[in-house]
Amino acid sequence: PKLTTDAYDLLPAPGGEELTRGFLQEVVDILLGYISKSSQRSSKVLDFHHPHQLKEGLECFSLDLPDQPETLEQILVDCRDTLKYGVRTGHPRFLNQLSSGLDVVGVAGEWLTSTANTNMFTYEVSPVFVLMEECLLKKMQSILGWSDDVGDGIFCPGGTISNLYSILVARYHFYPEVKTRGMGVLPQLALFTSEQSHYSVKKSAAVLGMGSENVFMVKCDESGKMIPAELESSIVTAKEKALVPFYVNATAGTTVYGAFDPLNAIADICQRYTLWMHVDAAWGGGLLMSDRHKMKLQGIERACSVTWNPHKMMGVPLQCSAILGLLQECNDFGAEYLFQTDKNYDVSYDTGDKSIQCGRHVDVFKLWLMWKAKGSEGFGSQVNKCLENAEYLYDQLLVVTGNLSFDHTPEHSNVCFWYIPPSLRGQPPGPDRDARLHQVAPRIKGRMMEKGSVMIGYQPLGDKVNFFRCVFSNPATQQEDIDFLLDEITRLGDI
Ligand code: ABU
Repeated sequence: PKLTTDAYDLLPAPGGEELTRGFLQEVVDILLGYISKSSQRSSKVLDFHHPHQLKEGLECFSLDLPDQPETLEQILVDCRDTLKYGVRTGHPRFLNQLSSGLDVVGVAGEWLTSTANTNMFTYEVSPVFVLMEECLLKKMQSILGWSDDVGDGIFCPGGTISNLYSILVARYHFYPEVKTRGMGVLPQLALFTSEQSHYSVKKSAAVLGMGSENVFMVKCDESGKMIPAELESSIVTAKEKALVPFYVNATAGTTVYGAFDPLNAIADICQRYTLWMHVDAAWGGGLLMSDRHKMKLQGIERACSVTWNPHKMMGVPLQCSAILGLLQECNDFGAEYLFQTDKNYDVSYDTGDKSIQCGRHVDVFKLWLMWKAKGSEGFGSQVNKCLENAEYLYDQLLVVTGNLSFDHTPEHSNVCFWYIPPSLRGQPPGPDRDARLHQVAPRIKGRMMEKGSVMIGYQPLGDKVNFFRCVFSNPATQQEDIDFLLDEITRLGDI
């Protein structure tokens, strides 16, 4: 095919079949090359460039938008270069984020989704996807331990939005008049979440007009779990300040430590004070797929709403995040141009009015297809493997001189540790050593990125100076990658 021509000759142009096939086959070759390289340990995780370098343009790659169409050949170069200068999140040594991996069936699902190019708001335009969403939500609810009649939910853009939905629906549950009359008719509400929980709870309280200062950050134990007695005393304190407690977020799998809050103890407190209990299982929800690890979420069946991101621990391509809970009444506005009640089918399948969006991307197909391809057991094995990797790293850290792991075994696949370079090993703990240790992880991380050999995250937390957080959600990662990581940190940290 003549790829020297431009995109106007592709379908739907008359006679455009051959060119379209040729063009898309070239795209497939580019994707296959990328997928194959992503799984090779000899290839880099990333080819790092600073923002100004990418903006200035590299070889044939330019961000500038043309007035005239580029040739299809150039479009293919653009595709190749976009992948070349990006980060291979499916590489076995990409350990940076809670979402990672490159699932081939998931990729196929995402491509099919884009090809179908439809909208989740009505059955009318998404008959199959709407039923798939219902099927997945029911399956996930039954895995949570909810009975069939309890549940509902929606797939939405990420854990933060899922958590926002939970607060929205909790507020509506206690104060349905807020939907029409606004916040002015409500008392000053108080929310509770642990000091190690995701920042989305505070952000959502701000967005929803409740104020981030009315979110009580409940103390955690050393391993990062909310302390139930502290929750209870925060509730009492809020009441003494004339605030009205209504919502508790418990976290199943905190972002940094991967800790699981004691859900049953929290549920008891919520029951005692008549509070909405949400569980943010964005990260930990995947463990429900594993017979070995699901007991870490005991009590989740008592939650009023749950966030669960299959794009994290289950390795589904971004994005795929569910909020499970009753949303319809809280959010519906029955726009007559879209949600007509006199359609020729059962309009309860026009599920779009549950959402605060109008148009909604189809996030369900890739998960549905992966579930078909792996079965529930396949997801369970994948989760087990990631947690075995975490155990292996933790055990290695205990025996490798110069590395100091936190003194609790990981519950999830997060492993947190400092690297103590030789220059600091003789120095006694204290502010001077802490100030220097704080600089170690960012320095090593910067070197890793420039070399492109491996990626892991770091952060400070509470009174702890910068430390590494290694997370395993990438099914491609093997023990040899963990050995490599430790050697690489030592090599880069000793320069
Ligand atoms: N809370 C979004 C995920 C953050 C992370 O990958 O570290």
